[in-house]
Amino acid sequence: MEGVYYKVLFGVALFIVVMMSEEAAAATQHVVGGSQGWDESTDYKTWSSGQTFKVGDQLVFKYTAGLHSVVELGSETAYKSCDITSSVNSLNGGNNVVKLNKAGTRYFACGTSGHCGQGMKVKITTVAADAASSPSSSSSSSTSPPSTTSDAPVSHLFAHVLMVTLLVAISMFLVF
Ligand SMILES: [Cu+2]
Repeated sequence: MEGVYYKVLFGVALFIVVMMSEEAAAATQHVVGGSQGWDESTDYKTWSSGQTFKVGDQLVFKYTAGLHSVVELGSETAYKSCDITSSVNSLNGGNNVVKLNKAGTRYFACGTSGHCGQGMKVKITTVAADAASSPSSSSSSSTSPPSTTSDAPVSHLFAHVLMVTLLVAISMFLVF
């Protein structure tokens, strides 16, 4: 009789492990500016247009500590005018991870005097995790070719559902 508990426990544990690994695989880390990182010479408009930011993804700002910083701005107006004083969050240290925990637009700039004006700012628009990665039809200049990024959202979701279904079935089988 006691064996049943272990089976249940095993089933649940297996389920949790797979769910967690799936979660980890689905979340993407976006190193802001790519290999160039966070500096004045990178064109962040071009960089961000080639990325799809989904809820759960993370931004990673890599830069020389002391030289730059990361300031999150509260509005499009502040972003456009490089108004650092209206910051909602400020980070430094050279390696900052920012989690994109909900859909919407966020604005980041460098806090070092003059850098934002030189183009060291980026606007990040996050979409729902399950949203199709195709750019919205209304947006202009979506010249991005079918990118060769590894994630295929639809098949990934399908695999996820299949996996969960299979695990539930196995758990049931083990229990009864
Ligand atoms: Cu800077």
